[in-house]
Amino acid sequence: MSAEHVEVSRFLSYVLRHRPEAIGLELDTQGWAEIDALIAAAGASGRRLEPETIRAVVEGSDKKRFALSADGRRIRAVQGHSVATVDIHREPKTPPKTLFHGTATRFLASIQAEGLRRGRRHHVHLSADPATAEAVGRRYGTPVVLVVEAGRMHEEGLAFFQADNGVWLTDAVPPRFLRVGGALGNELEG
Ligand code: HQG
Repeated sequence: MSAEHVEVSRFLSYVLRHRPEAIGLELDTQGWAEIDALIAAAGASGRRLEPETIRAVVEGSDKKRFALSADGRRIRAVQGHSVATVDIHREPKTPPKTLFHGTATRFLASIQAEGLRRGRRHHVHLSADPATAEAVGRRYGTPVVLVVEAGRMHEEGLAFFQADNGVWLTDAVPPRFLRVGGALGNELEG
């Protein structure tokens, strides 16, 4: 993606996940915004957006962060929301035995004490593979990958959901289902 498209992607993440009111935009409960309304609201806030740019960003998004409605007239972020009025309906889904969560080493002590918390977002986000989790963790500092015993959580009745881009979601991960993976894990545990 070009630098301009990365910037538009960040803007879309911001308004479609966190602060639609920052540009006077409304999302429905499933997170959808009319593309025409998005373009108008962005324009009124001094940001010119072309429909083609929006479509190129949706298609070019490395993590498939956004989806268009079947009729192509609406757009939403597929996960990552903090907007209180959005509550995307997803069917619970059986997770793989292990999932992964990437975080930064500076958060480890707190996570080992309290487990994973969703913070402002609607869910804790988990990755299907450790490499993706590591990249997620690197956003905040020296990355560390936590192995999540998703299968055991599920057996104990904790619900999992999967966003349209493959990211796994759950409400919280208590510490007993977590261990530090990889080389750092051996170091800490050994
Ligand atoms: C940490 C990106 C201390 C948690 C990614 C994380 C993802 C705790 C940070 C999506 C904690 C929250 C979400 C506790 C959790 N004590 N720290 N008890 N529990 N944390 O950004 O999972 O590029 O809200 O480890 O790919 O990093 O935006 O969550 O470091 O899918 O599309 O608190 O965002 O996608 O950070 O990332 P975030 P996340 P996009």
